[in-house]
Amino acid sequence: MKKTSVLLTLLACTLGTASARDFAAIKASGTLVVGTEPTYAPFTYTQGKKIVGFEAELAEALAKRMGLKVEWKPSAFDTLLIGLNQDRFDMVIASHGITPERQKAVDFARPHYCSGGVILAPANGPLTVAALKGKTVAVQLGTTYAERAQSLPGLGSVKTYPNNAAALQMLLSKRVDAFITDRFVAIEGRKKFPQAKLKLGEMLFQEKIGIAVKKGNTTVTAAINTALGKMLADGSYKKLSEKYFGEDIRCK
Ligand code: LYS
Repeated sequence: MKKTSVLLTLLACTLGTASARDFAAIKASGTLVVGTEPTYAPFTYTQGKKIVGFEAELAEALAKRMGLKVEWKPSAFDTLLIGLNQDRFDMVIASHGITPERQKAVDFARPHYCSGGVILAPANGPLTVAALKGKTVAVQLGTTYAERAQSLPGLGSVKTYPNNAAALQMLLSKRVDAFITDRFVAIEGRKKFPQAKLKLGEMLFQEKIGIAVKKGNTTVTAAINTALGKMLADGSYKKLSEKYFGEDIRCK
């Protein structure tokens, strides 16, 4: 059994040991407690003390439609779903791919964007799976990219870093040959460090990204889905997406 599978099975086993706040309890408090990992530009990152980015603004807009204020709780990515099941958050928005494995441990709202894992490397570096043979690849711990990289045949080694910024830094300092990450995160990294002459290579897989809620906390998932449905329909999602990406990144 893979490490992530063991972890998620453990998570699934601890379900139901405490009760999460349902939507009525959240409403009564006026505050939606949201877990995220704010080192993931352009989705969630910090500007001074403020958490900003596409998902940060989306969460705040969703909360507003529910008549709530967001209380952010930043945490390491690999602790977020565990924290959710320990009732540390009402929801988690951190670009989680909706995978069957994660669905055993948590519930997901309808997807709020679609993207995928891509190879990011210097222009003269390994930009295809074939070219990755024998090479060193950076990934972020606990991500779908880490899982995919570990399953690619013939890689020299897969180096795991606690967050995206650290993994990108390893690519910039040439301690790794390539970095597997989200397509939009790769585009952002390429723009931010033009001197590194990075290029996006082969897309390895596509994924639907969703907000996670504690398993069985159906009133919260329903409230998120209603608010998100409104934003998708009334143009506000499109406007926010275009602000960050110049395009509408909803799942089509
Ligand atoms: N989409 C990837 C995953 O589901 C990355 C998540 C965000 C990492 N900061 O694992």
